[in-house]
Amino acid sequence: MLQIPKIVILTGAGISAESGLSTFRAQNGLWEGHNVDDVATYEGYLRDPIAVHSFYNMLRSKLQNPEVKPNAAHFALAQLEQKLGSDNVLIVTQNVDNLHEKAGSKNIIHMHGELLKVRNEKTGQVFACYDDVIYQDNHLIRPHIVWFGEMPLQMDEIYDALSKADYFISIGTSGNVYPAAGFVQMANQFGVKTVELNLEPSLGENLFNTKIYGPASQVVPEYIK
Ligand code: BJW
Repeated sequence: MLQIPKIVILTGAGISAESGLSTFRAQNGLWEGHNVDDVATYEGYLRDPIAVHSFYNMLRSKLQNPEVKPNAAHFALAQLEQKLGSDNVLIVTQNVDNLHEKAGSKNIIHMHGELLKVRNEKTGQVFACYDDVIYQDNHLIRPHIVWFGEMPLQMDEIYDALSKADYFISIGTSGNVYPAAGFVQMANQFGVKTVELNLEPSLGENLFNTKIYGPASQVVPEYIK
């Protein structure tokens, strides 16, 4: 009997670019006009929680614009999971959007958090949030986003899946941010076949066995069909 391959797929901002969401490090990127230390660190949040909430309120509202929809790459990954089964396909996304869910993927880890959730800082309890957060003094609600210097989520599950995978496919991520940027090296150490699908080579391009460059909406469906 043929063995079904186990596949771990890392996605980054590039997979959602054609859905109308800005990437981080491009010209006119999400952070243009924003100081990263101000909006993407806990220290920045402590300095000016109102400004940080208003930044994420803006992103949350953009994400819920009806024109922001999954594209062919998100749908192709959802179909792959349907075909091979959820036990065999894990999406580890750095994205805080919900486009994988909207496309129908089920087995997803949001390692950098989720825009449509907030968290009680004291209890760690996570809540769905679709509206603007209005900050008041003694407010314990923060965005459910992993900022620089914070531990990404579900790391043990990710390492475990990588150690058991047959393929590691990285899609639309620049390879600037760790620990995600280190997954390809880890996969190579485990003997996993590594594939990069991206618009342009990432910082880790030399570490991948196979590389295909082009827009995600084209290269992803073509590669996994
Ligand atoms: C397309 C496309 C199309 C475009 N089709 N493709 C020195 C060495 C090593 C590590 C560190 C270091 N100094 C500090 C660190 C740690 C730090 C880090 O990595 N810093 C680097 C900047 C150096 N990391 C952390 O702090 C992390 N935590 C941590 O390390 O904890 C300790 C730990 C240790 C060991 C194990 C485990 C943990 C936390 C990182 C949190 C990142 N959070 C953010 C969100 C910020 C909030 C927000 O504003 O929303 O997550 S940062 C931001 O970058 C966001 C993204 O998920 C992440 C990655 O970006 P991504 O997705 O790669 O986007 P871009 O814009 O960079 O690239 C887009 C790509 O798309 C490009 O390649 C294009 O080609 C492509 N593309 N159009 C296909 N149509």
